[in-house]
Amino acid sequence: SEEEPPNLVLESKDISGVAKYIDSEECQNVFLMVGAGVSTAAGIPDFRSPGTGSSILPIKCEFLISSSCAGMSGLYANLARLDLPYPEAVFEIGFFRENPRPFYALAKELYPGHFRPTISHSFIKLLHEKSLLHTCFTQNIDTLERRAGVPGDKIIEAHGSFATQKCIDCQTPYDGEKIKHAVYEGTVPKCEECGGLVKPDIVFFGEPLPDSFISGVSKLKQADLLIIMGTSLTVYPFAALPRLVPDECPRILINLDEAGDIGYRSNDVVLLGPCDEIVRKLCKELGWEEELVEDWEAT
Ligand code: CNA
Repeated sequence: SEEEPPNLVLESKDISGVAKYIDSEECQNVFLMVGAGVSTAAGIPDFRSPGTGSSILPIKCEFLISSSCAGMSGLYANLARLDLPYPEAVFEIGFFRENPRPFYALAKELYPGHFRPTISHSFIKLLHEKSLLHTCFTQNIDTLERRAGVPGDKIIEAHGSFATQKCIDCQTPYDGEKIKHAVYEGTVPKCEECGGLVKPDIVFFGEPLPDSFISGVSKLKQADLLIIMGTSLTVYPFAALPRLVPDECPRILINLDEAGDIGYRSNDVVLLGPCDEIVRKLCKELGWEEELVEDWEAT
């Protein structure tokens, strides 16, 4: 046939082939795309709820009231007391304006500091140490990438995070220590300029994604490698990112389940299983395992 043969970049479509490619001259700009699955081993359940995957909502609230997520009973206990008209209301800006208390009760449970990064987060930090990490796109709001030591300028928090906060009326930024104090005290922080409500910069239902996401997207055409970890690739526009890397750029999916269209391009590799285990094996192939574990133990 007249068809061009596929441009095969990887020696083999397995962990060893991926490791060899990472170790090669060709691989300079590594992009990561991560989701809730990289944090489940830290004790934060993923928020997946079947049938609602097509929205751009950062958080599916069903998880909050499901009894299947052990280990976060405080969260459920608190939510039961919140007196919400419906669970999603806790992440709706209109409801928040009327009654910010339920959100702050929840924030107290979810607030960073309660959880420790996973091996997969430390892997991202290690890629940075090896000068390979270009950008890590995350859907998570737990800031565990930062906690693992990945510099802020290499992370794009597509659904925002608890890392910064501002007034919902005049947009004045609010002090990080002060909000932490308010959250722990169980009070609702108010803007020092106008008295408006302060909200962490996590994307609520119907809110647009941050500017950093929009500007970061165009950089994907520089990718030599895309590693997708712990995401169902069902939440748009985030889920569209894997299509934006060059055709010949290897796309590696490390996940419990198949996701998106990964596997259809000639240089795609699908590695199914718990991401911490796969990342360890990959680092072993690269001779990085000791550093990985050291980094992780230091978190
Ligand atoms: P998701 O739709 O819940 O999918 C999670 C994916 O991870 C699934 O495909 C799982 O199979 C997979 N997975 C779970 N555990 C592991 C593991 N140990 N190893 C490998 N794979 C695993 O979550 P997404 O992130 O794809 O997108 C949905 C929402 C959920 C995003 O907007 C997130 O903001 C939001 N979320 C964030 C957090 C957090 O900040 N930690 C937690 C839960 C949900």
